[in-house]
Amino acid sequence: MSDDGIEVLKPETILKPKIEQPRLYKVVLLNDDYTPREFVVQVLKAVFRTTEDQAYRIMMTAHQKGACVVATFTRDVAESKAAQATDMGRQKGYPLEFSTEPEE
Ligand code: TYC
Repeated sequence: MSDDGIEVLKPETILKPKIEQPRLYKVVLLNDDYTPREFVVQVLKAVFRTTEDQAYRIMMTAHQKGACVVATFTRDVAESKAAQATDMGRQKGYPLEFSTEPEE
């Protein structure tokens, strides 16, 4: 600080405001033995806006491996899409399930 009260900041003391990125959450599709494959594809297209091809691959991965990450979103969006997709199955009496988990 100089006598006239004017403070000259050195370049390294001028801080850029740090923008925190929100934590992302994965929506995970879980396999079951009852939901028809074509219905899973329909739900993936409707809720997650995937193409037919993407939906088919995601569904087959869950079918063969037990689970598959569908996509990642902010927490609210992930939870709301997982609930909406799970509910579409419930309405048809299927045990179809989508869960959410934070990304590492
Ligand atoms: N396993 C189911 C069947 O054989 C199809 C299916 C695939 C169900 C993926 C759920 O997440 C799932 N009809």
